[in-house]
Amino acid sequence: MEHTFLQGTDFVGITFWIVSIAMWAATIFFFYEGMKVSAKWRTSMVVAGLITFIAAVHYMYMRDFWVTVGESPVVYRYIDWILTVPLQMVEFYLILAAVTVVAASLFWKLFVGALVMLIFGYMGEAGLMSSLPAFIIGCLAWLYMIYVLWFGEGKTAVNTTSASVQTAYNTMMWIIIVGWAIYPAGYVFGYLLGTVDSSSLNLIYNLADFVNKILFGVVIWKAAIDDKQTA
Ligand SMILES: *C/C=C(C)/C=C/C=C(C)/C=C/C1=C(C)CCCC1(C)C
Repeated sequence: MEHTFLQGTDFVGITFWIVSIAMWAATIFFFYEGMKVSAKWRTSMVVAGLITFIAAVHYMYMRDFWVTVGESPVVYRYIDWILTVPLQMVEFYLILAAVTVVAASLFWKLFVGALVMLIFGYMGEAGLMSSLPAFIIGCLAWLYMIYVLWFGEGKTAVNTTSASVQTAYNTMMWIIIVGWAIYPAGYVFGYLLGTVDSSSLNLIYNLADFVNKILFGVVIWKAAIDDKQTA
């Protein structure tokens, strides 16, 4: 049975709806607040708003696809991620570059790590490759990114900055470790437990996007506000 409108019993569809509206609201908030923070933080706030904006547009399509077709909107999700995940890597670079000297190689390492993670994730989900090896390669790329953030040029740079930047960097790093772990968990429930379960997959991915896009921006906003007060 196909539907055009959201059904009251479609709980995954309801989460698609909530997250899509939350992404729009967060976008307006980040753009508006970005005009109030000190100049060096403005680009970071704009990028935080772009991340939720790109997600908001894709969530409109994803929720409609889910409600009418009842299947995972894999291609829309990955188009969203291939744009928003590299932008999050840009954020790490920007919050550091705003206040200290940081090697551009930090950005490129994170960028390549993100591409490998997402390309293999997509191949596994779209059935272009078997799901387990795609998952393992994706996880290795994710671990590589954590390694770079924890021990690489970012950590060296952040040690020379103010307390608010250090807090922002560390919180963002924890988001990449703990918040991002929700995605491979979704993949495990969706693909690696014998059957393909698109309901748990999308429920978990929707929750993860809420945390990792909106909370991520809030962390940057908080750092910008705190930095202004101490400056
Ligand atoms: C806004 C979207 C974000 C932050 C998306 C993040 C996606 C991931 C961290 C995906 C990770 C995956 C693995 C670590 C293994 C392979 C499967 C993936 C792509 C779900």
